[in-house]
Amino acid sequence: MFDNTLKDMRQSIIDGAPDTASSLAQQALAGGIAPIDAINNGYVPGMHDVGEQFAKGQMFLPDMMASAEAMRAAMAVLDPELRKLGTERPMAGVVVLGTTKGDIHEIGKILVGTLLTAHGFQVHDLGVDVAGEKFAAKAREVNADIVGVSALLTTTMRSQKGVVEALEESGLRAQVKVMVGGAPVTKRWADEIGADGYAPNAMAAVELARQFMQQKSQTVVELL
Ligand code: B1M
Repeated sequence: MFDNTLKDMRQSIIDGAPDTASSLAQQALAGGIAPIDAINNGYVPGMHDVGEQFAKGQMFLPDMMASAEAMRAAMAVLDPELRKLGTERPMAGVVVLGTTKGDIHEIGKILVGTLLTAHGFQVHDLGVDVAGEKFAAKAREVNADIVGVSALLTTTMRSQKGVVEALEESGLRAQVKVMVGGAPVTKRWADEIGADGYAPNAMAAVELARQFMQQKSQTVVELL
């Protein structure tokens, strides 16, 4: 029964059907499927299929937009459930998050923000198409521990470097860890642009953020 529901979730994304995606998410919660399983094993595979079909010219931009709408409808149901977990934990760290300049892909970034929140991080999501200076200004305003930059296009991943540079220019680089991610991003790219780390998915982003916080507290202990 779980397998069928996951298959239907995947299909609802391929079909670009927000109502179906939303009611399947409600059914999943009622039936005891963990929200993160529904996302990772139901909806996200649907998004991958859509991406592949788009790349092959079998789907077009309006189809991809409809699929994104369906994904958002499912997330609107699942997101509050995931977030609830975070309110029961001590604050783990402050994160400024956004999708880089020129890029409007937001679903993966929202997922990263939701899981960070669910694991006790305070997340300030700047949205999409965010310039490096804006990341730096927000990091200063909220005294961020981590800046997280998402990019989904090979063209816009270059702007992730601009975020590292903006933090350097504003004198914040030493106190802020930079995490990068998104489909075309790799560890090698992260090293090349001087980021502190790369996470391939939302759960790995939580693990990396935790490692950053451990490193930061060790540095404080060493300084004392
Ligand atoms: Co676009 N798009 N898109 N798109 N889109 C891709 C990325 C593409 C790979 C499709 C393809 O050709 N196969 C391709 C990029 C090719 C490339 O650069 N190599 C592409 C293109 C070409 C475009 C346009 C240029 C199309 C056009 O206009 N001709 C255009 C660009 C617009 C712009 O940004 N300026 C465009 C537009 C769009 C829509 C608006 C229609 C829509 C986005 C809607 C929205 O987000 N509100 C869209 C979509 C939906 C996709 C695909 C199909 C799905 C993306 C997605 O949501 N995935 C995508 C194909 C694909 O990726 N397979 C595609 C699900 C999400 C959960 O995964 O985002 O990878 P993802 O996030 C993961 C990890 O990457 C990681 O964790 C997440 C969860 O596990 N992660 C991080 C992400 N950010 C992280 C940050 C971190 C750590 C981990 O730390 C900070």
